[in-house]
Amino acid sequence: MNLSEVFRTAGTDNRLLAIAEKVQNNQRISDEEGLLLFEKGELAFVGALANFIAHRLHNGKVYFNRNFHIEPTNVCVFTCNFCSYSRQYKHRDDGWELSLEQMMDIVRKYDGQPVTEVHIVGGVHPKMNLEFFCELLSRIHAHRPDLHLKGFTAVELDYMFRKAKVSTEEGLRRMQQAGLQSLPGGGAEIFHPDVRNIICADKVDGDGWLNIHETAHRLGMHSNATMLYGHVENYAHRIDHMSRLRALQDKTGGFNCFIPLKFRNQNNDMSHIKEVSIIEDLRLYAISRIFMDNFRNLKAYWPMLGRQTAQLTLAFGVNDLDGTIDDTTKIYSMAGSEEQSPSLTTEELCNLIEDAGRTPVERDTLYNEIQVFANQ
Ligand code: V47
Ligand code: SF4
Repeated sequence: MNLSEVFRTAGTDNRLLAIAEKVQNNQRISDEEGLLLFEKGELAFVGALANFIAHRLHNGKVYFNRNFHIEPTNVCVFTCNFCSYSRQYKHRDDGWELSLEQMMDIVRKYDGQPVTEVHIVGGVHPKMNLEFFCELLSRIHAHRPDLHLKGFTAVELDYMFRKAKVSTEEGLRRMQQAGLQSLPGGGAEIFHPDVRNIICADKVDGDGWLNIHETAHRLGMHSNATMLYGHVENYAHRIDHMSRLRALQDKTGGFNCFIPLKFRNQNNDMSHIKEVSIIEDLRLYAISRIFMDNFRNLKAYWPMLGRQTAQLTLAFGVNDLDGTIDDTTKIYSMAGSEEQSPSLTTEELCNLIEDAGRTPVERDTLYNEIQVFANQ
């Protein structure tokens, strides 16, 4: 009995069976079919398909990296309603603003340790400009040339480049020359203006976000893509978002991975919105895996999801758990995540992956394999 026959005996709708056929034949599903999965796809159905795809692509391997974050500041000129982390400039005494030296102290803490990536992301501070961040990148690169510098969301970059009066291409070139190698996926939220105008009206719009990533890809940089889900968006908004990312990936091939980010509702202006259930989380991961057929890697960011839910996603299409983190990010602990001081040793991450029946593999930022940890 093949997979479709199993679903047929389970009484699955014919249109869903047609999607299962497509998945088995490695064919792309349409926006309408993606929407149907959200509306009608039961967890076990979408999960089985997503798991099948993840095995076909990765043969049971799950990736992680050894990384740490630098969050230069939480002072921000923008007012995203879901953000629990930022402070307005006039209230900057409640927040933090790290100097170049303080950030270099963080980097030096990892001297001699086998970390491969630093992830730099923070609020959009009106006084931390392009020159300041190029200096930071140059200093880190000079101190530790082996470290992959991944940093700055399209939101931070858009503001920095406009303020410096340089084009996106010129700004990215300058940062690349200073040592920047990849962009993280933040700031994407939901591209559709009907949602964006409610949750984050004043920062770069969807076209602007996509344009910055497209330009980075053209300059030879890689980047990630995120989607903030589980607030005021509907299923069609999610499909619109993923469809636009899939189209850009067809064009450039520059995205490393897709990272759905679950909206957490503590300490922000959207706290009245109930968080979605774990069933919705898992369905979302599975449907992303099915829909985003040109993204090899689907990441569950455990500091946001909590390590147990992140572990469960490994049965629903996920093949990457991000990194060791070493308690260097505050974004999610401030938004109510179970992970109040996110840090996992390599051994703990490996155990988590092995307990889910998968093979842990340390990767670098570009998903080159560094070490395969054989199952014990
Ligand atoms: O853009 C902010 C999200 C993002 C909340 O590229 C929230 O490897 C949920 O993008 N509930 C920034 N999410 C972080 C980010 C990221 C994280 C880890 C890895 C990578 C990567 C990128 O955090 C923001 C926004 O979407 N966010 N507040 C909240 N209350
Ligand atoms: Fe600022 Fe980012 Fe928070 Fe928006 S999500 S308010 S851009 S720190």
